[in-house]
Amino acid sequence: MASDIKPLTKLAAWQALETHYLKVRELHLRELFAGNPKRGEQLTTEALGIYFDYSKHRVTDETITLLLQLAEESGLRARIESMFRGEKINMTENRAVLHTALRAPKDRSILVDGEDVIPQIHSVLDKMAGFADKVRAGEWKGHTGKQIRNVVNIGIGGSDLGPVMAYEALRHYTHRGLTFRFVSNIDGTDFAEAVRDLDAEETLFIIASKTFTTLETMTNAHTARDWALKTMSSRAVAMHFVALSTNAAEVRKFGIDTANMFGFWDWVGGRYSMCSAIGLSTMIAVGPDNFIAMLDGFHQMDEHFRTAPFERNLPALMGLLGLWYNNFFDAQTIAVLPYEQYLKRFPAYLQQLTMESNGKRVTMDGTVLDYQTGPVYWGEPGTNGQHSFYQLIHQGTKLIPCDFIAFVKPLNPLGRHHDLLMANVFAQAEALAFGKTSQEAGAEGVPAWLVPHKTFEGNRPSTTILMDELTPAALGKLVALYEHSVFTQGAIWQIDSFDQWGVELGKVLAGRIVPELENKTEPELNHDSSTNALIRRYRKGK
Ligand code: G6Q
Repeated sequence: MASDIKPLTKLAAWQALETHYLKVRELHLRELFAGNPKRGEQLTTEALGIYFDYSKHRVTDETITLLLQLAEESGLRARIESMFRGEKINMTENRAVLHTALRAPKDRSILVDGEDVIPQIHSVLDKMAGFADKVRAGEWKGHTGKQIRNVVNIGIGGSDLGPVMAYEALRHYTHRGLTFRFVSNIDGTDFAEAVRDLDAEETLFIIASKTFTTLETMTNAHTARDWALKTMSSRAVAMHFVALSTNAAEVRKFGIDTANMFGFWDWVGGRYSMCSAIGLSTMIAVGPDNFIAMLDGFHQMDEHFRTAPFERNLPALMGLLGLWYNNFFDAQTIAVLPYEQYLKRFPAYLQQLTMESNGKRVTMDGTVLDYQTGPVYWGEPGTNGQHSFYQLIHQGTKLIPCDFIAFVKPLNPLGRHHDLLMANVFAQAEALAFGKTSQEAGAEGVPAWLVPHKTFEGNRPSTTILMDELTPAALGKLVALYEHSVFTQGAIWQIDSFDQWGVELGKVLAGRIVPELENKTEPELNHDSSTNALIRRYRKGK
């Protein structure tokens, strides 16, 4: 971070927001809408085909002015430039953060350590396209000459969540003659169920791992090789395994020819890697043209984030609104509610993007924070959520801002389905905002004793993100919208949104216990008494 920026809570805009909050916290959306009949049109903005309605937020014009001022005083603009220029803003890992370069056009030039990375990016994209076309056309044959019909992506975290989310999101555009599976968990069930109905001779494994050392992925990759070689000779590895990685030495060690490796770079963070070679399964599924269209969608949002004034900048506004509830209303979570079945894995994808990025407790310079950072993201596609957890959002004691995501045109028009779906999303946002007063409930003839139960306080804020149709480009725009809103918040919170030491810890923790579970002789256990007892019980029972 720029060291000339004051601590966040000392910024004038932050302090003004603290005072302002005390003034507006009781304001009800009912009053705000009644006070300005045009609010529903004025507090909206539109860019790149995304209609962004933030009128149902507990904000006044002054709130927005102060939030925008906070963005300016935090040095957000300079920090955005630092990211796009390839400066090493991932401070704790001393790395550039250049997922935006992955979707930059060929004629750009972006330097990392003096070297232009754009030609390398496009050379990998071209190699991916050549490979994807062959698999899609049935020209990439297995070891026994059979056509590849199944693609199994083995990866975890950033090497799984992006690919599986994008596959589901773009399923409408996928090659229906190919079967796609995604294996991530070290739980053997994940692999066993993924391959149980597959013919090894028709199956291609994509081993997706930036480091090529991750325990789960390497264990699953070895299991996949054993499974494939049960029916084929070891020479089959060449036709049935490809690697997506930055680590050529480990790829070679595993036995995959580096000709079948698709590379990327240390300046691509795992959770920001779906536009890199990690997207190979997506490209095979939807074809190179659709993949490139998706990248273009990402790029359009990148340009918008970089150039649009903050008051019309969708990721900046989204980040600031999230921060308003997180830091001033003390809201702990945000619900992401896509009214689009194809986005069913989008909340899970966002959980990693947002929580791994902004789940931090110290500033860049190591100072323990005295304010909240990343909220918990969660969600389910509408309307399913309405029949379960929405109750708590409507009438519980917690304030949960919601992101509603919907599309005007359905990809599968079926009778009245889409009108009914859209009626639900609009109705939910309306009901959350305005609720139902006890007078209204009483006027409906509700008996007095039941009125408190049938009263809805309202004033539950939400954003509605309305797009035309879920195309590959639309998906790119949507994902980049969230990426940059996470960036906006991380920059203001003065944290490193691009490291993940908590994840690294997880990668080593189990190492000590593994031999204690596997050793034939009773191990001497030196953990706490609970862990010791659990290990003993497991050893006895296994
Ligand atoms: C992402 C994280 C993490 C990572 C996985 C897989 O930002 O770093 O989720 O993607 O741990 O790592 P590999 O790709 O190295 O196997």
